[in-house]
Amino acid sequence: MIDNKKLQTTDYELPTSKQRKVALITGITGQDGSYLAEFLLKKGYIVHGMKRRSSLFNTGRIDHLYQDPHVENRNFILHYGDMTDSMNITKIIQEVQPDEIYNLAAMSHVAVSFETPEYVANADGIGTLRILEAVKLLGLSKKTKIYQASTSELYGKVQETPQSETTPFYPRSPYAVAKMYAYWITVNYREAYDIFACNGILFNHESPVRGETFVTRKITRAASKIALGLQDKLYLGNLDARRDWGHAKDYVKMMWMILQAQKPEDWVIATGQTTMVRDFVKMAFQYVGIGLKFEGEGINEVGIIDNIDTNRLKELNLNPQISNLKPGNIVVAVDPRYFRPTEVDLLLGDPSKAEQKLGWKREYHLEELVGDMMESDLKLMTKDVYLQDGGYKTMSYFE
Ligand code: NDP
Ligand code: GDR
Repeated sequence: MIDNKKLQTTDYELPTSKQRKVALITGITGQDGSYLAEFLLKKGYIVHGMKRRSSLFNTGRIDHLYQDPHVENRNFILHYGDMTDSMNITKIIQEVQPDEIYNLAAMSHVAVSFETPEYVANADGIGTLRILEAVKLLGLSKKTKIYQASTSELYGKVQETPQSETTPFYPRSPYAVAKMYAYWITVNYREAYDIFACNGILFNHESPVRGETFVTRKITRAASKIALGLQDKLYLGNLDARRDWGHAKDYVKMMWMILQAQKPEDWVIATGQTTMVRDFVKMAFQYVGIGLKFEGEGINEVGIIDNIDTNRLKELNLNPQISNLKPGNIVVAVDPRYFRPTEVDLLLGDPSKAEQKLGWKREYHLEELVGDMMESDLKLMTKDVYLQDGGYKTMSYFE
């Protein structure tokens, strides 16, 4: 006979967790979620992750960690969930009884947040409240530590440079405003209920698995495709914007360090170096031996091939005969559709507190980050060349 009671409870056996710490990661299918899951598994954690139901598989970044639900004593377990659903969040936290929650789930694209402001307020802002309140209601305030993924976007129209933990906020997008609520509700629950809840104010961090529509990945994908003859031109928005770009691998380590600190606090994580979008473009193209120069102004500015290092192209097995790879050809142009109604012009973080008090030190510098992303995207795009040579169609997205 079917035991209905059993069916109503969880469909998996929770692994024993006497010595092993248990972490719950929201946003586990995202860039940071995937690196953090890898990091915590290596540290011996049992990792639970919340993923959204999607009409297609959306687990590409964590497939290498996936474990068959039929395997006993799994240490990597996924739960369906959504930041907009309080009951679901409470149920997951109750089942998992986590020692640490990393709240990484968010609609994280600043430009898209202007299109879906109400949803972003719900998922990114109130979603954080749902987690804090669930921990409080379930009596886990003393057990469960919480990391909130806060952001340098809070500084927006910056009030001082560099930005540190004491710099006043001036958010410039629905995303940043929602994250501002999440920041302060985290501080409030820490002060009101003595929960070990912390904000990591992270500056931009990128990697080979960065979402394809963020500017760095859009650039490394396009530079790879142009070098392979798969694309003619890259269209971008504001080339003057400056960002403090680090590597996601260095930043997820810091998320963990923040929850191992003596007391709950808020921390800035940054490289202390800022770079213009235009210069990131130059670095990416230079990786494949294409020297660029920029001419013109505003929406008429273009990136033109200045010189070509054929030895570098050959070293990377690229074909110097590709028709578009000629000095004088325009490979970058500005498209105003990528401008934002309000822009964040300059971000430059001061990570001294994290460096001095937690001993955090980054391993990747910008050149290595660009190299890592370019190497990966060149490999990825080379697959498209093989597919096209074999007569198959490949997709081109220009978002
Ligand atoms: P991604 O966009 O790569 O990942 C976001 C994750 O959140 C995905 O797993 C996504 O699921 C999930 N998600 C989105 N909406 C919901 C929802 N309603 N319910 C449940 N899950 C949801 O972001 P990153 O990994 O780059 O960033 C992680 C966090 O850190 C985000 O909160 C971001 O705002 C913040 N942040 C990021 C910085 C960066 O430079 N990367 C800097 C500072 C802060 P799905 O895969 O289904 O879309
Ligand atoms: P950002 O990242 O808004 O800083 O938010 P993004 O890479 O989208 O933009 C960085 C800067 O580049 C300019 N830009 C373009 N951006 C995009 N996406 N596409 C373009 O074509 C383009 N051209 C120029 C932008 O205007 C901007 O100035 C990221 C996200 O990960 C957030 O979730 C996170 O909180 C912050 O970083 C810190």
